Amino acid sequence: MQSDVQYTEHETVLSYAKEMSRDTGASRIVTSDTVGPVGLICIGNPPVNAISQSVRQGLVGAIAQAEKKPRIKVLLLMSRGDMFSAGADITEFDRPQGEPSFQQVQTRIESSPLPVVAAVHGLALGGGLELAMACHYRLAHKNAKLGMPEITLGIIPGAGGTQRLPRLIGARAALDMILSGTPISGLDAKARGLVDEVVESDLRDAALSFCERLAHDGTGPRPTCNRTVIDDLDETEIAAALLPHARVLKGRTTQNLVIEAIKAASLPFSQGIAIEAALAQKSLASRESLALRHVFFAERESVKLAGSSSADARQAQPAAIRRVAIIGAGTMGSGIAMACADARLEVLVNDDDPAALTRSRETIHSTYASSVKRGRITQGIADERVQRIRSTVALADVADADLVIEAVFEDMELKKNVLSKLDSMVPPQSLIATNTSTLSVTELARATAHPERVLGLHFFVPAHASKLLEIVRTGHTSPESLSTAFRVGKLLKKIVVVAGDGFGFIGNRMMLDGYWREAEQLLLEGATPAQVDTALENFGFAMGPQRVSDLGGNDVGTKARVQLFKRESRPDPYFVIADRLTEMGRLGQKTGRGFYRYESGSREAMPDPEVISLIEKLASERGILRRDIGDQEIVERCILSLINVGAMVLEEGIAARAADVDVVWTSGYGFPRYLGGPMFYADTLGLSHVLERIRHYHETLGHYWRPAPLIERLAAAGSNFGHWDKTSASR
Ligand code: T1G
Repeated sequence: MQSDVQYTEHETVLSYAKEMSRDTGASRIVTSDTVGPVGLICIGNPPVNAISQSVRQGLVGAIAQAEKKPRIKVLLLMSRGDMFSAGADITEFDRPQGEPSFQQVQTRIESSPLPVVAAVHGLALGGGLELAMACHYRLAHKNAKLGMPEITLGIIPGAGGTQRLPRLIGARAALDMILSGTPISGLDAKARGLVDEVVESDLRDAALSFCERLAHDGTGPRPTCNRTVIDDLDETEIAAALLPHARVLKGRTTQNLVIEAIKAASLPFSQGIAIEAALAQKSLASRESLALRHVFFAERESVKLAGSSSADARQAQPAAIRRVAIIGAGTMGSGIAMACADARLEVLVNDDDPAALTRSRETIHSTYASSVKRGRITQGIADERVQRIRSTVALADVADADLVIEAVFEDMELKKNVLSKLDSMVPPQSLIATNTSTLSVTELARATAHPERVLGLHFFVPAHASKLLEIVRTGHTSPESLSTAFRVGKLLKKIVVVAGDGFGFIGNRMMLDGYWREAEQLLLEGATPAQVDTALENFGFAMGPQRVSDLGGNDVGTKARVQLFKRESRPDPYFVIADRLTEMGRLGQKTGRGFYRYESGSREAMPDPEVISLIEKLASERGILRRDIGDQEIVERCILSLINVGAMVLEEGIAARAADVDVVWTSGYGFPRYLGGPMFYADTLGLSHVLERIRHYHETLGHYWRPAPLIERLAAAGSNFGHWDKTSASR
């Protein structure tokens, strides 16, 4: 086989892809070669081969060039780098789609006189898969993943996906795939008829052979748009398709547009595609989509150490992490051990109590066993992970760890003692982290001779499964330590946000001083736990505050506040109800009584008149007049107080960017992603309105509603948090 250009080595392709900067011009982003009768067109737009305007221009140009060469009988479309394509370039969404549009490119492909073959490796998502579907034939590597994740961004597939996917795999299957947003494997794609062949060996070789066969047999184009959809969607099927996604799609609207578009696939293609285009525009302009795209980018920005004071950390070299030691074999210690083992790190758990180590091992075994049972991992993987976790009663055994995470009881003296011992034990380049959620990391760091290598790694429960990790830095933390902590977060596949060392860091501060405090205040003023929870769940929270408190244990909150109050206290009636429930042994689900009562073995929260009487008593002792409170007031007060405290957290430098606050709340505290997080949501409400309502509550409810000066300043300037973030570099 003759090739104009030789580049078969995977490494060569990868390094070539890395060399190229993004969007350096259509000609380099899309390259053409001739291999025998095959015109090979390659997309190379690092890092994810997004189909930007330049890529589209390049494709159209390359197709036209190839068609002019009499020797070329078949066109083969592939990509360089790790994946076929992650889809449309999301950074171009806020401006009009430049020419050629997706549709123009696809029409150009479909109407080519030559058969066009797509060979897919890695990911083929959204517009990437839509491009492949517009080709006449498709091959996929067996490890490829093909999907339509648009719904996670609040948009519908807008490059023919809602029209071509049903034509290839049926309307019902297409609806399932688009609603779930989850990619399917190459093998699955073959089984469903989305691809013609699955390749287990070298994709390029196999694809060239496939193309040569087409050329040899004189097989012509096979436009997807000429097919008809084999099944109709009826309302029962639509309801059945929506059911598994009910929780994720609660409060959302994109799914309705998806359904409308897929129904239109039974019309002639030209009509269906026009309907899809109109619906796609509508979805793109929706608030839901703006919010979801904001969170998408916010999550990727937060790992870049945003904020001017992190500039040094961005440049600092992170230390290599292989061995992790965890001190304390309680719930947190065991969860962190699993998170590290999942990331293929060597883990040593230390506890001076052998019984605690035994319990921890049992917890680890049973957690992995349940993951195996649920089909999440194989027994082999579970065994491997368990083997990666060793345990010891001797603290001295941790001496060769690259990272030590202290997860002993929340007690300042105990933790100081552990940290100072660790400091004299582990090599100078090792990172020392504390998992405290309440204590001053600065004070803990000062217990060591090297406070620059100490920081907080605030994991959430359950540590191995929760997405969020707050990295708490102190005034002493070195850029290298921060950079290493980021590497740890990335290894553990967490969404990381840097927090300053203040009361409750970012998330708990806003929860306690803002959202939950207001929920309790509303109870004292006359709302019931069920009313508050339901109103906030209807707003979009996964679970209302009282139900969450009962789930985690009211005693957990009370203990945390006792520790936090050693930092800074808060005046009565701050969490007086939750603390009184703890005193009464009403700890929540685990004792069958809390803010609600629970039948034995049931998680259903049932209203309890005893709790209402308790709240009435606590209110009357404080002279609080009780009244009927509407759901709208509940939501407004809880959310505005969250926003107000969020603004204080920003101004105090506890969070560097409003987008970081949004990431914390959407990934760690159940704030609805489709509203973009509290600060983005405040911007959509308009800060003048936000300020006006906060002032109103300040007048009626008192000092703790004092408006955050940052909101006052931004509102006065007609600005917002989004703009504040953009100007952060100059602050
Ligand atoms: N457009 C532009 N940039 C993108 C991008 C995209 N589609 N996807 C990723 N990036 C950037 C990302 O911001 C980051 O940039 C870098 O690539 C690496 O990403 C018409 C409407 C592919 C699974 O929803 O799910 O097609 O921060 O850190 O963990 O119907 O990125 O380095 O500057 O996430 O390895 C549909 C979104 C689009 C896929 C890789 N596609 N991307 O994950 O790396 S809508 C998606 C992802 C569409 C058509 C429509 C993930 C990934 P920077 P990363 P990763």
